[in-house]
Amino acid sequence: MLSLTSDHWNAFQTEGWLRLGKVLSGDDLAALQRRIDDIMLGKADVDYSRMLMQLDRASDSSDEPGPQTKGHKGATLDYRKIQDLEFDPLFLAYMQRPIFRDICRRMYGDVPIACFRAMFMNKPAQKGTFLAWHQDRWTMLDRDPKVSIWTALDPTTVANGCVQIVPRSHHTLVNPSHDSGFLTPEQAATHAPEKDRVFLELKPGEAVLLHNWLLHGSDINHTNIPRRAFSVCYMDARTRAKTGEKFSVIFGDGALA
Ligand SMILES: O=C(O)CCC(=O)C(=O)O
Repeated sequence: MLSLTSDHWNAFQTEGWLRLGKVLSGDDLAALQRRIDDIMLGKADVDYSRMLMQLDRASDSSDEPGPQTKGHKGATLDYRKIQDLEFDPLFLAYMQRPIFRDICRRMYGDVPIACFRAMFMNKPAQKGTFLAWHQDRWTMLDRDPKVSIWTALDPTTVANGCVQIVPRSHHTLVNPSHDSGFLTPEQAATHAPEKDRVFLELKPGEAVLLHNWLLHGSDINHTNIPRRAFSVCYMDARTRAKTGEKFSVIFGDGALA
């Protein structure tokens, strides 16, 4: 899909999610796949001191992911999360595509747009971590971001830990007091029962538009292929952290180039 119609937008507003179809084609997809592997392997010409990088496991003997701190943690493809990818020119160029500008304009109006996070989320082959049911909502911000674009860089399947969602769940905030939108197990049982879950199986290069309040989570990877993905949360650039921190502008005055 290259642009949205008003029918698409209405469906998104009702359901809280929308398949955007294949947005990355052969060469562009291959370039981003290569780029993220190079970043993990320490071979990319990027400022690693600006990038949050989290290993899938804190150590060989640990079942827990590593700390979420800035800087490279060793040449391995076993990273769980990498943020601050707006500072990489290839990822930035993808984030600045016109279709995403159009989505932001529909959601926020004609104002500058920043990203709360431009994030690689990975489930390495036969690894990965369970991500509990949550809504993307952070009490550290002075207003709530409303949209994310989640792009598959590998095939995503039930077996390799694709994202699961509960359609229409974005109309209500389930656990407003949690600082990053996570549900208690009891809330998950009530609000994300198995019968209501949809598994977002995607081909590489396909993307989905997600309302930030849409309930979602994901499982570990039981297959021999990784589940690499790129998730960008777009918000009004006037959004501030309660500490006063500003965020990278992606569209409009002051945008990264
Ligand atoms: O990639 C995943 O499994 C989920 C990522 C997520 O929670 C997000 O992009 O908001």
